[in-house]
Amino acid sequence: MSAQQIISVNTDGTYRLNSQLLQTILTREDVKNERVAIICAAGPARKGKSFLLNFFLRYFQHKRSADWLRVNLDEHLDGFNWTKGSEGVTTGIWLWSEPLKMSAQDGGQICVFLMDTQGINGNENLLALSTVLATVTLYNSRHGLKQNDIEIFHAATERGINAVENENPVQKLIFLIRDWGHAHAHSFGFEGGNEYLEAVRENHELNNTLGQHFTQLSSFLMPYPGDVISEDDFEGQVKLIEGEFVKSLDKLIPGVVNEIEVNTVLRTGQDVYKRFNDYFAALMQ
Ligand SMILES: Nc1nc2c(ncn2[C@@H]2O[C@H](COP(=O)(O)OP(=O)(O)OP(=O)(O)O)[C@@H](O)[C@H]2O)c(=O)[nH]1
Ligand SMILES: [Mg+2]
Repeated sequence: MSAQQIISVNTDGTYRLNSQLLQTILTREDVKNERVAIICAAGPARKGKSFLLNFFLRYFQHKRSADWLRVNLDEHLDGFNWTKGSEGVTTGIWLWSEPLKMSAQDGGQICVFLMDTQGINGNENLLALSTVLATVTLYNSRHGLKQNDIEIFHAATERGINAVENENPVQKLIFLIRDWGHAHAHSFGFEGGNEYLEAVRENHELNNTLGQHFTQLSSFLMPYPGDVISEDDFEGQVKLIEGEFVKSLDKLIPGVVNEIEVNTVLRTGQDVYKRFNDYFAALMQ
């Protein structure tokens, strides 16, 4: 079980799809005919995307139990590669190699896959690709929604939508605002986030168009995790993170996972594998 690089960057800056590896992950016996949901972290570089995905992993590793953040408080946060400092870490697109299994409402099974992406800085095609493939895109930005972020994301979404004809492939979008500093105006969580989103949408035309593309658009406001994140010996231990941030994780992550069937279309592993190849060919070649 590990994070696997599905799309890597060649020395000349072009992208390569590791189709065989993807096939191994998505068409293995217990996945190929099951419904697959992809939870994707996207957005600008160095915003804690990989760090956050590792908490999704932790949630499943603790079998989605209610005390998943109240036990093993010293445990290091592992999974997708995340680091301190200003150098970008994640390149291309990575998938967690194992399906994270959960029951569907009809009693069947859903295989959840976590998808980590390179910080978008100037990389619209990669963002477009992850957005069209994801069941839920968690678009990370810090402090608030910036016009520039929305414009880049909007352009990428349209590119993705137009890549393959006769289909609007995008599904759910959550604007995940990290280090939200105005909890007095809009409280942490989905409720405050959606109020904030409404306020932003009132004076932002692009944002409204985005809302028409996605099957569900929401926002979640997260607090700052605390100064510990820049300390040398911080390895993601829950006991060192600010309580308010931990509380937010406990709302966000079960919230996203438990609603994975709401406003989404879940395709089989086999179908997702084919779509990955088709969209890669349309967008990246
Ligand atoms: N300010 C702040 N820092 C965070 C947050 N979450 C994680 N970090 C820190 O951000 C740094 C980068 O974390 P990563 O998960 O590697 O960030 P990333 O977005 O995946 O970075 P790239 O892959 O390089 O784009 C680490 O030092 C984390 O501890 C957050 O909510 N706020
Ligand atoms: Mg990363």
